[in-house]
Amino acid sequence: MVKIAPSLMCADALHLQSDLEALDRAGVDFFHIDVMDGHFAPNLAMNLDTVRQIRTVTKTPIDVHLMVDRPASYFLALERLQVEYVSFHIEVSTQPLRLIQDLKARGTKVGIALNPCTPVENLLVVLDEIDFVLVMTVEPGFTGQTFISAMLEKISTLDEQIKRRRRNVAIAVDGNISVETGRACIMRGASILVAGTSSIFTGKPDLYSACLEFKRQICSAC
Ligand code: S6P
Ligand code: MG
Repeated sequence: MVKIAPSLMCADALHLQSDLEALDRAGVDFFHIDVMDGHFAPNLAMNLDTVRQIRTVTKTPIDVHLMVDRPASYFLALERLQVEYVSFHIEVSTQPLRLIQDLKARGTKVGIALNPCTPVENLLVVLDEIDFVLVMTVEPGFTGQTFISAMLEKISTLDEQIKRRRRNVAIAVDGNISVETGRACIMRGASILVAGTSSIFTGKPDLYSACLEFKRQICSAC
């Protein structure tokens, strides 16, 4: 079953609570929250204080995507916030196994994120240790970018490697995921779609209906 994770960076910051309520009513699977440091990715998105506030108004699991140079410095705060899923980028870590163990010990499901130009081979050593891989289908930092179609082959390669190992590692995709690109990713093995401005946050007021319609169109292809 494909899971939908709305990227809250794309929500209406002035009406975040009503967006969260609409998404909860539509039955989304996780909230994807982008945390950036302005170095690893040339932008700032949401922060841990916002995560704390979001926690108070929803029970939907939270998935924090750390686009930062020093992910480990966030782990204690994420543990205290009881964030269910955390991903960090393989590009910033010379000792990813240590970081994975650290997160697991804090009771978190662990994902490794891959930039578009980072080959799948770079994470094969840790594949047996993680819960999901977050394949960036755009460069990190901004909403509204164009899907990098070479990522489809990357998803297939990753799927093959996961199946070869008989592991239960989910493939999430993040960046310009529309009905069309989302279906293409699912066909190659993705099972978690990060939904942003290309699917549900389209600027129309009825976020609830947009989300239901996206789910309907995606599920009719699964
Ligand atoms: C990008 C970030 C993403 C975006 C999402 C936007 O650095 O990691 O989670 O928020 O991809 O979606 P869209 O449809 O505007 O590309
Ligand atoms: Mg993201």
